[in-house]
Amino acid sequence: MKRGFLIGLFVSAYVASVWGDILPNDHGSTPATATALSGGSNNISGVLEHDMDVDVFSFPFKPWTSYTIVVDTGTVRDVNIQVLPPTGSPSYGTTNSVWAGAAAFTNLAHQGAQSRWFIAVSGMFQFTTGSYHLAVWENPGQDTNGSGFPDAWEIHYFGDLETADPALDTEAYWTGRDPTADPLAIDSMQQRAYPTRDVIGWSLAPYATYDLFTSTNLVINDWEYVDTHTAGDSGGLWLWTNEPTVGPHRFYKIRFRAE
Ligand SMILES: [Ca+2]
Ligand SMILES: [Ca+2]
Ligand SMILES: [Ca+2]
Repeated sequence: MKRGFLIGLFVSAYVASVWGDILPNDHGSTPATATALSGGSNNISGVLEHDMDVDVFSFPFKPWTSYTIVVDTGTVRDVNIQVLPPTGSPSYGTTNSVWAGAAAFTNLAHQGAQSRWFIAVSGMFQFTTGSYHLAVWENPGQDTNGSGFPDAWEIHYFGDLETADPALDTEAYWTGRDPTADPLAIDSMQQRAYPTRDVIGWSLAPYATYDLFTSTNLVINDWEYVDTHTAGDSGGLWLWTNEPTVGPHRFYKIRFRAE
């Protein structure tokens, strides 16, 4: 009895080490460690490892452009996809039909700013393991006038396909803003008394990421990076508070970050 028990222990240890060797974590399991996909369409393979592995990918999501996201099963039978915006919610999820062998897929578009989104691939159960294939297909919006803007974007903001001008409106398109009314700018600035506080306000575009910079003297100092803010799905006015240690006069600028 004792001998059989010992052999059983050795077998368990051996199986555990084999799992570790043949199934490393091939794609990071969190947005911070995501495998970054390039723009356009991508095809990539992965493996769901033992014990609730999640594989996270990121991709650049153009405004007014739809993406088809498909996870096809290789040796894994059941998969779950969650598509996550840069910050906050909502997320969009879908699963394949367990045991039916069908692919899991979803189709998404958004009307915010150019941004990097995340795709999380996971199994349905703790024992779900095996290979899968992820495809991200970019489906550019219809552009019948060759303006470089999806026609739907032009109709939404201008009501026609003649007015949008690539020389003037490209920035609005990428930054998720209304090209007729709403350039990116600092809309309000207040200085509050001791403790010294500067409150800077601007309107956010959904999913946009902004870098904040400050300077005490534009002639002598260069711009100093302060912070980054990423908008959720609703945009709106953002008030950002800085408590500078050096003052009293201070300049600020914000910059949209293309992801
Ligand atoms: Ca993983
Ligand atoms: Ca994996
Ligand atoms: Ca067009």
